[in-house]
Amino acid sequence: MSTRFEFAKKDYEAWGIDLKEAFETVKKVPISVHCWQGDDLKGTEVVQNELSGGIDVTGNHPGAARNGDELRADLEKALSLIPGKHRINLHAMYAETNGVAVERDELEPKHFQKWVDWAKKHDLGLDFNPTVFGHPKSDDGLTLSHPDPAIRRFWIDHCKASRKIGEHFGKELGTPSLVNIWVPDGFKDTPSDRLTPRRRLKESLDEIYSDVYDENHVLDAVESKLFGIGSEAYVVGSHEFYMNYANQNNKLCLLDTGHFHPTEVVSNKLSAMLLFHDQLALHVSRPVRWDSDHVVAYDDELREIAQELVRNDSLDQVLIGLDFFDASINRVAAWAIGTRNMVKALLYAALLPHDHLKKLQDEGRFTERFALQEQFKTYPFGEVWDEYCRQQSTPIEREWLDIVKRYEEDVQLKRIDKAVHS
Ligand code: RNT
Ligand code: ZN
Repeated sequence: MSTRFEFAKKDYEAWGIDLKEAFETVKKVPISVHCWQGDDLKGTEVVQNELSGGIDVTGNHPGAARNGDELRADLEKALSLIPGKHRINLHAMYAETNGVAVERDELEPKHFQKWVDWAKKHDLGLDFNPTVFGHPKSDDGLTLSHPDPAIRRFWIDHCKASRKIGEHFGKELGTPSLVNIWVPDGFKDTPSDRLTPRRRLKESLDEIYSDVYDENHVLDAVESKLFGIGSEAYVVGSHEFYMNYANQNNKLCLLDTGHFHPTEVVSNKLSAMLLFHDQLALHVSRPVRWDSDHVVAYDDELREIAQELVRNDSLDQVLIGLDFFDASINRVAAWAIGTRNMVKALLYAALLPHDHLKKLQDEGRFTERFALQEQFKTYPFGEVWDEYCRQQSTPIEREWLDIVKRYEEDVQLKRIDKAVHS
């Protein structure tokens, strides 16, 4: 324990804040770390397709993982830099099928056995997503809502297969797998019929969810979106669509922080959603001018989300997952920065005098409320964060980057085929 931490501790204790308790609170929160930051959403399928569906990864930083083993090694490195015990979020495109091409509607739990074995070894839970993009059958920009029943069938079967894989994860790992459905369906320009595609999506979902799983194994989520590249005018699976679907069918709404109007914030939605849903899921991301999926920064909105979760006592109800992909920086560093920031924001939130701040609000003492909210921003939080990292045997803020640099040198850069000079 550093002396600087001792001083910081006193500052917080003056407000009646118990640091030990705050550490315990944050320690219990698993973050679902998305595997797709490690390879720019390339996946490990035998037949490789171009990324599509209006999501895009830019940048050419060297050293991306080229296969499942490299991806898992990079994830291990990233996890070693992040305090706490977390989970891994997989996509169906990360199947490993021994060089045999397996269509997505025929995927089975065995195609993810390497992930399961690895997760067991490292005591990690696994979440899952059907990959409903980056495939010839999604080229029309419509999948579960496609007018062609054969295309719908293919994607319905893929989603059904995905839930079965999720069930396997849940059973094998003893923690439910969150299976999240996001589909890119939408139109670039003004539709002449908004209702029918939404009706078809609803019917497809009903069919997918007609398979019943124990919620100790599978939790189902549906992820909405406002617009995407190529679906600027209309997205079939809008927020209202899924919010109502989830409510009626006892599913989790997954709110992605990049999937709303630019001035709309997810932090302001959580309390409203939580009054009507037992559970919710998040994709924490950072939209820069659009749904750009930048690495999560320690910014105002991240802290606000964390504060909502902490002060509403809803950390058990809201499943936190990350969703960003940046190929312009070291990918292990991207995981470390984004995930550490999420945990950091939770710790920041756990160190605020919420009861006092709530009281100030109820008593109409808004000057004091604002002054105090601002005051805490310059409290010696960095010292407390470092101490939290130390106690979790993870590097403190100024240490982790050197570890990544060494890993880049020793492992990631060696993946690049050296140019052959004659
Ligand atoms: C796309 C959604 C979706 C994807 C991942 C890869 O806009 O956010 O969650 O990013 O499934
Ligand atoms: Zn998302």
